[in-house]
Amino acid sequence: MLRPCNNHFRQAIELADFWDFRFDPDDTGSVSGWQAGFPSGRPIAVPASWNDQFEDGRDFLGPAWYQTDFDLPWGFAGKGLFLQFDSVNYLAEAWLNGRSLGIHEGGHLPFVFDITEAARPEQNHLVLRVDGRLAFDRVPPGNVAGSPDDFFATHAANFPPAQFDFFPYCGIQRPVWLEALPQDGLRDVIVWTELAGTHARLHVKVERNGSASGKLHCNLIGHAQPGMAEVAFSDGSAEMTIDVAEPALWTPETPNLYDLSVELVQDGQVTDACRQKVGLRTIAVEGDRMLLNGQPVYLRGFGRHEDFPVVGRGYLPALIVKDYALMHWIGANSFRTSHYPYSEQMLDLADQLGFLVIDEIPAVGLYFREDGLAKRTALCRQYLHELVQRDRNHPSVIMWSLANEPHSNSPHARPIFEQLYRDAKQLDPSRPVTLVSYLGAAEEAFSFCDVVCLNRYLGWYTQSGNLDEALPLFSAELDALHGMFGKPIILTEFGADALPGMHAQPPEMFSEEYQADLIERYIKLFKEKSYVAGEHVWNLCDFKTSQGVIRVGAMNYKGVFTRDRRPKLAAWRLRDLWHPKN
Ligand code: GCB
Repeated sequence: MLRPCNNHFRQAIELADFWDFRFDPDDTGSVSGWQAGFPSGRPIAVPASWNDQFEDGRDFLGPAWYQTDFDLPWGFAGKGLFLQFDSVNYLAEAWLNGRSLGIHEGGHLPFVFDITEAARPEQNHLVLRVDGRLAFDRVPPGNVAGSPDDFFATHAANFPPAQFDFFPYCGIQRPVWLEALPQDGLRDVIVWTELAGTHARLHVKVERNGSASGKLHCNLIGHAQPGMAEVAFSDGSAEMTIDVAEPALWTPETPNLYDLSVELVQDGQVTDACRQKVGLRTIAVEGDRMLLNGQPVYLRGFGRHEDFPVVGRGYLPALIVKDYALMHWIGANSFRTSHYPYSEQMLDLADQLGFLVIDEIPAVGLYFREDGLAKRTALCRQYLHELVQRDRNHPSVIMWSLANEPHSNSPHARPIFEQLYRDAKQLDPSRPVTLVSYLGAAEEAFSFCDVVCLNRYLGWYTQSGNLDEALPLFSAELDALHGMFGKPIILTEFGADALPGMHAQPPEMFSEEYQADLIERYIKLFKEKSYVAGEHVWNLCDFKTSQGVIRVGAMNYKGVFTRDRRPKLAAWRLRDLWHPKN
């Protein structure tokens, strides 16, 4: 999928503004004909989650309705017209001028509707119904009460009843684009790198709409030796390899990016074009090491959330810049998109600033009870497909994650993850694939995934308050896991809640000192284990959750920064640990 952009052939405008909005608590909008437009709406900001924008809808998860009007800008007429939604949580159904455009399920990946037929030059009326309700057959799931798999119902009921530990924000959460594209233009560009001695080979595959002949013309711009090549399309696709001598490789320390200019040439005329940022780098797993450009690489960083007051999970460019500034300040080089794909703009900056990303589908809290299992599995496969399609050209993305903490002690789990693993490798043979688990030795997926990604809370949920007891147990478990699987191990979560301003000497749980000590002792332990390939503290920042007795003020306080991005003691401690001393 090519991203919305503006050039001589392609136009895109963002439909950002105040839209018109209405809750539909009785779910009567459809029978009342709101698809063509609805009365008595109120203004809402787009993009942003709806939950924190009003005083009366925080815990309301849908259905709700959005509407807005637009005229076609100059130059759009006669082109292929599309609407792209970058992220709508969870189920979105759209109508233009009363005509159905389609439905998309899943909250964090883009989808596109073709509106060429439905659009008018003026006064287009766009309506969107969004249903964010939690249900057992959705992914991520919710409302699984009564099942032995329901951690929250068994241990501590929460509200809204999400099957995961973050607030189930809803709505149009990322930009909406109106696009005008050439008929029979470019559809997709896929790039990947191979290193051969002192050369890099950039493989480029381009797909176009329509089966007309035509030529692909590529130009790699930037650094020492640019490359140009031309090749003919056959059956709508064309492939070429550009050889780059003395390549400026992409690494976290030197995030070199080239510009690949791609042109579709028809009868001697350029009829479509786009640009793609390219980072030349390879990523591989060999034995118990992860290798970036053939060199061992170690991940220092965080699990995060897209989460901020008022906007909820809404796209906020200034917050993205701020979070990278904090991660840079603290000495991090990496993060995981826990527990759903983040905005593509976040990945653009990871490419540019040199961050390594574990990219995760929104399969958090998965459980394997048979009812709804086929649908949940199909959704995971769909998300994986959409994610790889969206993110495979980002050099920052070094690994796909198939799930976070699935309750996979069920005979159904293994075949499902084997299928997802095969899917990932088929979609993208160039990256390792993992799954993030709390099960440890009992996680069967570790036997076929490329990297063991483990979440651990010894000294917090177990051995509470007793780090002296926790650390030796943890050390023994890590050695045993390495003995079993012989793969790199990344600690994708560890940490402790710290209420900002709470202090204790000797350190005790919930104090800033206890959080800092736990993190420091874990990190010192990892240094003793050559097979540990990375450490991701949970979490970069405090974040909003459902309400429940283990979440004071509906917050998870495991951030080393507060929700408004102020450092706790642990942030300073990490900075000392992660920044090489002068
Ligand atoms: C986990 C989950 C994460 C939670 C975290 C916690 O294992 O993966 O979503 O927020 O623990 O703080 O309990």
